[in-house]
Amino acid sequence: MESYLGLIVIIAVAVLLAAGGMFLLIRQGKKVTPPPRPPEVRPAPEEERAAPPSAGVREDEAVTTTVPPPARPIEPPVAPQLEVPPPSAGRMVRLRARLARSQTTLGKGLLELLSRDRLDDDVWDEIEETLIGADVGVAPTQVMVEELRTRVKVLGSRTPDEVRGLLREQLLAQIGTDTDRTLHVTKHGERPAVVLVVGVNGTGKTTTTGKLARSLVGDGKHVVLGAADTFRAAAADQLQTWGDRVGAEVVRGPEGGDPASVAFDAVAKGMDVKADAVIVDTAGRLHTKTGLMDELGKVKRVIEKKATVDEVLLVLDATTGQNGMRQAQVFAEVVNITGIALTKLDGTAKGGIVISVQRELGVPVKLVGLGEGPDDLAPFDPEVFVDALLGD
Ligand SMILES: Nc1nc2c(ncn2[C@@H]2O[C@H](COP(=O)(O)OP(=O)(O)OP(=O)(O)O)[C@@H](O)[C@H]2O)c(=O)[nH]1
Ligand SMILES: [Mg+2]
Repeated sequence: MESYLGLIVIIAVAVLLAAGGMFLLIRQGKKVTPPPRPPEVRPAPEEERAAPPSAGVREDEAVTTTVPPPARPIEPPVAPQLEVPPPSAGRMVRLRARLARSQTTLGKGLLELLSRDRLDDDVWDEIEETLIGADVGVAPTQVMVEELRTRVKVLGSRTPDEVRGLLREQLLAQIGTDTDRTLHVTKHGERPAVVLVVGVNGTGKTTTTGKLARSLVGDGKHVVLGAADTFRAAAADQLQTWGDRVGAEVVRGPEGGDPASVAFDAVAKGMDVKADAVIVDTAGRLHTKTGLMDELGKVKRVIEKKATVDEVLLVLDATTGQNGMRQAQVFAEVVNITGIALTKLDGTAKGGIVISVQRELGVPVKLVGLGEGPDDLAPFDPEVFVDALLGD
């Protein structure tokens, strides 16, 4: 009987112990149940960790970025927005402040000298030096000094307004106010106008081609561009970027291909799409390299099998001074230049080059580059130019 009782007690104790253990296990089990996992913090791969945090991201932000942002709906790809360039009219007025360097030397310098009470030979020498220093050229300088001397004698004492008027008149006489500076970019019936852009390396041909295309688009014209600089793929890419921004189609050829054939294809394309104007950019070439100059002649002749070349624009860097003049003469012999695009006038104190280049070549300055911005190309306006030099 006692052994039965002992057995019952042992069984009861064992049951109690088992129940207690279960209870504890259940409680512990609750404790170890993992909480809902936070979004995974994946250790960065070795190279990512080694890399410095990307610019503009603070380290504390980098930690919080482990929570993924809410998914955004995927938007359909949007066609690049075409730019709407301003028209060509009034551009030179807008850009006249860019002539500040020439204004200081040529404009203010001459106004000050001519306003002196006594104009002796030394002062006239200084006036002459100022004109030559501003690249006006020797012959035009002599004409101007002679004219100014005569007019000053007649005037006697001079008011500042009279001095200004005198100088304005002389500068305008040298630049020419009745010269035809029309850029020939109007189509002939169904046929587009053709503009060929030429010049030595780095003068700004491609930039000027791109800016001109923008300006014509701003005037409501349909433009096709020809990338006849086939020396470097980058040249065609550069032009393509200009064209893409305003929706002007760019005709290009294989790198190292025949530039004349690209020019021909561009004109053919312009005719197909009934464009208003086709502008052909060419590779920079030294006027001393006969082979390259012959190649340029061929580009023009090949275009002429298909259409008239209405405008051959020589792009001249205004900062190159008299050296640019020699280049210009050789180009004029090979392709019969019809207009000058004078670039980088914003970076020079030698604005007098406008006078010398026209005189040396007998070709008008039609366009001026006044900065690196896409709309910093203006039709040349002599009166705005002179007024900018003399200060309004
Ligand atoms: N400040 C200033 N820079 C200009 C002007 N026109 C062109 N440039 C700059 O001149 C540099 C050369 O321009 P490009 O158009 O590439 O010259 P390019 O004649 O086509 O050169 P190549 O094809 O290599 O012969 C660029 O940095 C232009 O931004 C201008 O009117 N003012
Ligand atoms: Mg170029």
